[in-house]
Amino acid sequence: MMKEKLNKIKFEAEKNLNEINNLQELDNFRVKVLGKKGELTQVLRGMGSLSNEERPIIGQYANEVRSFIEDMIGKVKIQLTKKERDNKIKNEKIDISMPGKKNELGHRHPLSNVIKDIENVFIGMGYEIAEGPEVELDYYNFEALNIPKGHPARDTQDTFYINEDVVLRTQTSSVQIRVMENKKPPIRIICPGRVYRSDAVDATHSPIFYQVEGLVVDKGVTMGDLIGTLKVFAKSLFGEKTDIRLRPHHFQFTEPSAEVDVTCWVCKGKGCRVCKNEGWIEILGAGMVHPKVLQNCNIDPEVYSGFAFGLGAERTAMGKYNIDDLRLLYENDLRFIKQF
Ligand code: 2NL
Repeated sequence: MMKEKLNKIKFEAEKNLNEINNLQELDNFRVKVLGKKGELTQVLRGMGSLSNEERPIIGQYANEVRSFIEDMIGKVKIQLTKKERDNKIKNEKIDISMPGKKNELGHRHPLSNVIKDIENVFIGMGYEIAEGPEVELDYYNFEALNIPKGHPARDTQDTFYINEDVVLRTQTSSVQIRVMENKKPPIRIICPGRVYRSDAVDATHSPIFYQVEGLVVDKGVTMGDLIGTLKVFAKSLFGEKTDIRLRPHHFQFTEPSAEVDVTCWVCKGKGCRVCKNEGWIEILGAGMVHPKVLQNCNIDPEVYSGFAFGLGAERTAMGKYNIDDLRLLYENDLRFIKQF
């Protein structure tokens, strides 16, 4: 009886092993046959009921069956291990001759281009870039620039107030005041940056826009220096043939003050739709720094003088690239941005 059971286990094992396909199945099989509760172990448990003569014979035979099955399992394990490794290699193979994924390369935004272009013109003339806070004290945004509280000039720059003393800066002049407070002349700086005004959005207005202001303070700085500087600037940005023209104006922080036009980049001065037949396009405000502003920064206006100017980066970009709606600069529509 016992021997028959062992033979059956051996026979079944041989048959089943042929059908095993992977290492997990093989291990399950090993446990099922040779494990603590396995078929062979169960048979050996029944050895107690055998006679003293039979026990060693059956015992030895059971050990032979166990060895036989263990050997078989060992051989199948080697085969399956090799098979699984071959499969893995086959499945993970990559075709190195396939075309690669394209890394799309972007480029600077047209507005950033214009700001960088302007910065570079002035860096070439020895200016430094200065930056400052966008959330600014009323003092630096208005007061120090000779625009006291209650002055009508404040109305022209509709302001976002954080509280009575703190505003979102409406111009980057505030940065220039901070530099003048902290540094002795000579000062030559360019202040690009984001500014805020409470304006409704339309084709030419946005409550958030970019300004570039410039400031020079030294002994003996004159209006001639301002004009010469802006000429170099206009030619660099809009082409050698570009000229500038100053029209008298009023700013609280400069005296005298001027609005500055450049030769129309479309008609080169002949007159066209873009310049409304003027031949000129206004792009800058400028002037000699008001003595009171210098005084506010502890710079003696009897010893030093300076000029300053400011321009809107969006307006300049719109001119340079012939863009007719400011909103296009903010919508991040790739069909638009890819054109520059
Ligand atoms: C514009 C053009 C301008 C300035 C900005 C300035 C800065 C200091 C002192 C004096 Cl610290 N002036 N900046 C001067 C003239 C024009 O910007 O259209 N602004 C409303």
